[in-house]
Amino acid sequence: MGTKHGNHTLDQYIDTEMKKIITKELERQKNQIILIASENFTSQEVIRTMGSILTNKYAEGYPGDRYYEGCNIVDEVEDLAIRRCNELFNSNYSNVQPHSGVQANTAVFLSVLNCNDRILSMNLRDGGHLSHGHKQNLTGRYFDIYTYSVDPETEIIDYENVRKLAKISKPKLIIAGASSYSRIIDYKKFREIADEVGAFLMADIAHVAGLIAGGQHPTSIGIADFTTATTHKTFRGPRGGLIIADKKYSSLINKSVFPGTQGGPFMHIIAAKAVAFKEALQPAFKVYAKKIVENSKALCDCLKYDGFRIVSGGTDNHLFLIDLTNKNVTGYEVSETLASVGIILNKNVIPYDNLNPNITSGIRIGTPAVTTQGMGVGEMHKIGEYISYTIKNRDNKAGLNDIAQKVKKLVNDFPVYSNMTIP
Ligand code: DSN
Repeated sequence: MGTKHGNHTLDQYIDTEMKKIITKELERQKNQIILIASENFTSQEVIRTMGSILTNKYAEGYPGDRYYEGCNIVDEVEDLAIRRCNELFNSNYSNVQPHSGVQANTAVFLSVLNCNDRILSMNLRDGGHLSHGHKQNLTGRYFDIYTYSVDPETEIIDYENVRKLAKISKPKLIIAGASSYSRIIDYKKFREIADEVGAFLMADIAHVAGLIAGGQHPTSIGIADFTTATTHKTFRGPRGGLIIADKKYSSLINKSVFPGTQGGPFMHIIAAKAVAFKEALQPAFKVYAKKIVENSKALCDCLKYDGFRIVSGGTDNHLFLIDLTNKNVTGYEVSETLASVGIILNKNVIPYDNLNPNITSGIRIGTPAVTTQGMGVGEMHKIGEYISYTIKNRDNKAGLNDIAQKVKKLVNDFPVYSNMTIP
């Protein structure tokens, strides 16, 4: 590196317009409290690898069986990524080519489903994901979707109800996985249900992949037929996806990823995934995963103590949802106000929400990014105070200015990318 094309500092960045934009975004990331449950700060090693010359290589196919010449070195990259992925998740087959979690899901659907086959998945409103059956998503358009909800009282998955729905709907595929569910998902119970009705089971661990790798959430590997994940949320790697299954499904899944749903794999991203797998194999990653959950519980308890209603009463993982209904304010208004003081999170529908996804009755709060910054329980208490004050005093301009100063001071005490002008 250090050549004209290999330099990674903004000082040598030639496109001044883009340099300006990236610099602004870097400053934003450094100066705001990021509580979006699906975001994180990936390592500089991962960022450097993503920015490497591996992006230049086309490599349709798989190691040792490519459609282009000159792939012998990128074969090493993919082999290394697969080996590390299998070591980390204790699996005997993985496909590291999916460009995203949705692409990983789509490849699994193509592997085992035909048009109009039935899927049983979690209702989006209760924590499920768009790619599990939303009517405008490919899944909702090409498959027959049945959904399960959380229990209206406990707001936790009611496995007996899932069983009942599975028996009624007889799905070909059951999906266990969520994007806004704060409790442990019991993959073994889902397995039992899938077996009772002869369905395939897919676990979408996009959100909890890092917690599973770090031993903070039960694994789905060896239980679900297919596990799909993203590599950039709690997992803290590059933006991307992967699929893990038993090796008896290897040829089916490989064909469904390429040529089924993707063309050339992104070799620079696969390399960065390999770097992230190595990072996650270090003992420090287990400590990190534990701290994410500790921080999530601490922040959740703090807001609960301050009078906010927490969906399901608490959290077991990296995120939780606040129901704002009794505060007479919407998720839309609260997320905008919090953003104005530098606290970044997202509005989110809550179980049985009457408001639409653009307005919502709730907000979702997650701790992967602030934990990467090195914040701990003490800082969660401060953030809880800032959130609470901001929501309760949203018309008090002077008060909000004061919070904005405190937010800036707190994040500046935990700098990220401190010696980085550009990754
Ligand atoms: N956008 C992701 C999330 O925020 O949960 C899911 O794809």
